[in-house]
Amino acid sequence: MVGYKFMGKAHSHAYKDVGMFFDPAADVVMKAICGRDENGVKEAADKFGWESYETDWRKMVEREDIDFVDINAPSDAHKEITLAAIAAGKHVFCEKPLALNLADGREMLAAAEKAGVKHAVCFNYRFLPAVQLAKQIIDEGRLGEIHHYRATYLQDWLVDPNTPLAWRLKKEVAGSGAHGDINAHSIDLARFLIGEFDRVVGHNRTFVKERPVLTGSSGLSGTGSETEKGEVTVDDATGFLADFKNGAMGMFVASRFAAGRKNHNTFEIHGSKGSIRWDLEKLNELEVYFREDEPNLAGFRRIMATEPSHKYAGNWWPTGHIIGYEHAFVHIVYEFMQHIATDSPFAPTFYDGVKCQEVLEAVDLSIERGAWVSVDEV
Ligand code: SOE
Repeated sequence: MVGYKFMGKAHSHAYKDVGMFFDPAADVVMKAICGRDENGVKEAADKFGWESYETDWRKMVEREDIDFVDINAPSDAHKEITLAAIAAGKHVFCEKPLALNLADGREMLAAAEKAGVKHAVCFNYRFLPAVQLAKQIIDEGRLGEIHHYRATYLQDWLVDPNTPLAWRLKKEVAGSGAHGDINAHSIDLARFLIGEFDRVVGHNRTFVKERPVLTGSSGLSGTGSETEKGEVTVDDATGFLADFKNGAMGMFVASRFAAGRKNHNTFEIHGSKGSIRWDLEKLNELEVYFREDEPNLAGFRRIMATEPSHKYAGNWWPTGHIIGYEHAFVHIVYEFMQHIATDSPFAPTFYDGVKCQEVLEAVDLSIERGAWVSVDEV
């Protein structure tokens, strides 16, 4: 695994738990974790339970005792490490967004397909039981024809102008800001739930254009200099409208300036027969409305997706016992291990990473042009 910060921890936890709660057809052995700072990566190896550590990812991806490489380093490192891992015949699990830009993402997909290795992109939210239930309800036609898809992904960790210039605020490292970091999740969920995008038109803002340069590192944002400032080169917020190929209308907002909203990832879908609503901050619940209900009893009902009949829920705790953010990573790792060991169907692959990147890029192009852009054009 390359990377050992926030996502490194989430992924390590998934590898540790997957064998305890699921029964993957592949044995997961946590061979090596890699990072540039030897003290930091050594500490992470000990704490997270990796057998060894490396400070040079090139050396790590060549190791013969490794079959599978997990990349959760910042986005500018994804392509180079992925291509090297693929060249060494390893399967690859990469964090989102897949790449810095669409061209790089396409190159990664083509390389993986040519080499015949298995590949995955970590769109973790697909793998929550309530989101799986939403997908089932839609696929069974219970919402009818889909008219509206509305997604918000709101955070507020940048609303303080003194929050320092972390890597997520630099275009050359992150690719984009709120757009690639969190709209990417909303785009993936929309594709998963209702299908492909047709055209988009967006707008964005960088509310704070300069921030204290980073002097230390901790959590999402780190600590900053009291004297020196640097330029923010990504969006703080991006919103866009969409038309889907199935005729549905979409609205998307991603912001890191939504005061009070910490990790507010929601979707609401309206169809000819009913509606559903989901909110990550209540991730075990799905609100559902069916028009066919008796008028006196009709209304949004709250389903707790914590029962053995709900996908993945039964692997955890007895009925009604909730799960959390970290569990989605266990589920995606489980599915990917099955895919590697038994060739079971799996998504999201790099293909889905590229499809997401197409939408991200079409939105940016629409902002540049001030006009709708067809996603097939990019
Ligand atoms: C930061 O905005 C972040 O950690 C994202 O990078 C993750 O993908 C999201 O799940 C939570 O917020």
